[in-house]
Amino acid sequence: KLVETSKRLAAFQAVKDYLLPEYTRIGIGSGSTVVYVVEAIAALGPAATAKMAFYPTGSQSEELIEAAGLHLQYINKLPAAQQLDVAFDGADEVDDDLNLIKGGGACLWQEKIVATSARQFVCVADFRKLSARLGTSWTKGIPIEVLPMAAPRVLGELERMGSLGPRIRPGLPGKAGAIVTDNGLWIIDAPFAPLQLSRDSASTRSNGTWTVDALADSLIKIPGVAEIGLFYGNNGLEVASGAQKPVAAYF
Ligand code: DER
Repeated sequence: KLVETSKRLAAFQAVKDYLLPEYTRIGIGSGSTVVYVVEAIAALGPAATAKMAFYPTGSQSEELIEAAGLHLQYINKLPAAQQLDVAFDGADEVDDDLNLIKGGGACLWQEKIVATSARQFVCVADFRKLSARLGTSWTKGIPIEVLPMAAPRVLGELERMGSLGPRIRPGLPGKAGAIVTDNGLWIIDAPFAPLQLSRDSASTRSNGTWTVDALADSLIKIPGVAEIGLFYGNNGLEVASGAQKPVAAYF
């Protein structure tokens, strides 16, 4: 109950602070927290959202937008020179630099495309998600979207990189075999020891820990990896068309 209340409060505050009335293009993430973001937007009323288009990050997100009666648009229809005004999404864990682990809902690839297409990316998360370093509270591993035929090769490389028991995410009851994403791929969850920040003391790969940036750079290069569930925060290298994209988080 407390968690749901926290999610809802965070969502309503984030919409109040970051969805400006003049905005017309809004990205909507996936998961259970973003449900409250859509609830908060719908609560603004049809007049306030009449000129707004909402861009989903997967099938659940698309259903959320439609069910709320909001105008649905798709990121492949956004002209290359344009950006979304803002994107809202949840996270599995948030560190002191607002770096994120995402992908608990297996939607990370489209989430990252929409998030990096927005001038501002607002992470909405309840108190459970806040950690000093990634991998502290979220111990299931970094979600990685992979080509199924390459999954065994990726697992081997992750072991060599120090991942502690990486595994292909199994399907839920009613789905034999692995989880299949909206993009027809699989998810590997790769646990690592808590990730250091570049500004931390000289904790390097040698003593078994990675920095967020170094690990992200290594993971994305593994053949067969489509995208990784590490999002950079305010100090991150990931920018939308050159402008440093602030990541605001609400708890
Ligand atoms: O898959 C994702 O990255 C989602 O944003 C998700 O992990 C957040 O989930 P929650 O809002 O249900 O905790």
